Amino acid sequence: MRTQVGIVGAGPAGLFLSHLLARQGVDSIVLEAQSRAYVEGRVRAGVLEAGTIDTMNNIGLGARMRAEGMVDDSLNIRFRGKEIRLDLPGLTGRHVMIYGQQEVVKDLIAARLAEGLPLLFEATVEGIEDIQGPRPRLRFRKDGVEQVLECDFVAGCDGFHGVCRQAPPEGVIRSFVKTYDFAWLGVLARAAPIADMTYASHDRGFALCSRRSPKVSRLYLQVPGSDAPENWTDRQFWDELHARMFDTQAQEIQEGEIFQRDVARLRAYIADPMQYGRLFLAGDACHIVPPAGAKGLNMAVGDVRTLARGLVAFYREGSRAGLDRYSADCIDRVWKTIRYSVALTGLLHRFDEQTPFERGMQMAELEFLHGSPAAQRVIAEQYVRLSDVSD
Ligand code: RFL
Ligand code: PHB
Repeated sequence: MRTQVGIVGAGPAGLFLSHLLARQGVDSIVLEAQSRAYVEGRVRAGVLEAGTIDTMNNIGLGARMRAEGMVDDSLNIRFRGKEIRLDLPGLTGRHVMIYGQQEVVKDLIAARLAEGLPLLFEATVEGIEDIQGPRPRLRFRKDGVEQVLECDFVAGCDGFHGVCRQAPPEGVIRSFVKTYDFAWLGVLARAAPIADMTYASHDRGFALCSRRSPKVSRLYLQVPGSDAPENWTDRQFWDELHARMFDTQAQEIQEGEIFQRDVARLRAYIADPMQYGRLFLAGDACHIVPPAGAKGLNMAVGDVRTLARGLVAFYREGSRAGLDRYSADCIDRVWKTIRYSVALTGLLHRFDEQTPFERGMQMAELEFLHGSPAAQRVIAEQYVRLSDVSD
C-alpha cells in the first residue's frame, strides 16, 4: 500500500485533514484503530468556533451543520447569584455554533466514504519506520494481519494516547504538563436546555449547562478526579446542578432521562515541536486543553489547516518551507489557546488547596468582569476565534 499522506486516526484532526487534502488533489489514507460505530458514538466536544464553522463550509460539508447546528450568541457566567452575559456578536461580530463533535465526525466519515476515498477502520498503527527517510512506513494491523503503508509524510492525528508522539527518539519532543486533581462529570439528558450556554462558579464547585439540540441538554459538574459516573444517582446529579447553577427553586433547569454519562479528568499538555522528520503531529496527539473554553476540537482544526497548507504547497510548488515551519506556525496559537483555557479553569473552579484569600480573588475578578465591557470583550474575543488561522 502506498499514498502521499498517511493519516493515523479518524478523529476530527485526521478527518478534517483528509478532506482538506482531497479538495486540493493530495491523496491520503486514513487508518483508524476503532470501529466506525465507536468513533461515531464517542460523546465529546460541542462548540464550534467561527474558524471551524468556516472550515466545515469551505470543504463543502456544512449543510447538516447549518440545518441542525444551533447558533450561539452568548456565553453566560454565574456567580453569587449574579450573571455576566457575554453578547458574542455585540462584542466580537461573530458567534459560535453548537453542533456535537459526534455529528461533525459522522458528516466527515460519510463524505469520505461516499467519495470512495480510503478510510480503514479497525486498523491499528503499531509502529512508524524511517520517519527521517524519504519514504516513512506505517506498520498497522487489520483483521489480525500485519500490513505496511508506505507514504511521503505521516500525519499523527491519533489523539493523546496514540503512538505517533512516541515515535521520535527520546528527548526530541519536549512535554509541558499541568494536571488537575478534579474532573468533569458530563451527562446527556432528554430535557429542554436552558436558554444560553452557562458556566457557574459556586462554592460547591463548577457547573456548566450546554446543549446538543432543543430537546437534549449537555450538562457538566466538577467532581473529584477519582470520581466515577456510577457514584452519582440521577437525583444527586440534578440536586447538585440546581444548587450550583443558583436555580434554588429548581424551576429553571428542566430534568429528564440521563442517557449517557462520562467522567473526564482535566489536564493541560503541550508537545513541542509538533514535528520530526516526515512526521507531523496534530490535535490531541500534541496538546490537550482543559475543557473550559471548549477549544480542543477547534485547536485540532487550526493545526490541520496549517498542515494542509504546507502539504499542498509541497505537492503544488515543490516547496518544503511551509512544512518546515509547521510547528513554529502553530505553537504560539497553541500556547495562547491553552493559556486561555487554563485561565478560565482557574477562574471558575474550586481547588482543594484554595485559601479564602484565593477564593476572594476569583470573586473579585468575576465582579470586575460583571461590570466591565472591556474585560468581557477580552473573554468573548478568545472564545469565538482564538484557534482560527488564516489560509
Ligand atoms: P481524537 O478525537 O482523540 O481522535 C484520535 C483518533 O485516533 C485513533 N487512534 C489510532 N488510530 C490508529 N492507530 C493507532 N495506534 C491509534 N491510536 C489512536 C483514536 O481511536 C481516535 O479515533 O483526537 P483529535 O482528532 O485530535 O480531536 C481532538 C478532540 O477530540 C478533542 O480535543 C475534543 O473533544 C476536546 N473537547 C472539546 N473541544 C472543543 O473544541 N469544544 C468543546 O466543546 C469540547 N468539549 C472536549 C469537550 C473533550 C472532552 N473529553 C471527554 C475529553 C468535552 C469533553 C468532556
Ligand atoms: C459542550 O457542549 O460539550 C461544552 C461546552 C462548553 C465547554 C465544554 C464543553 O467549555
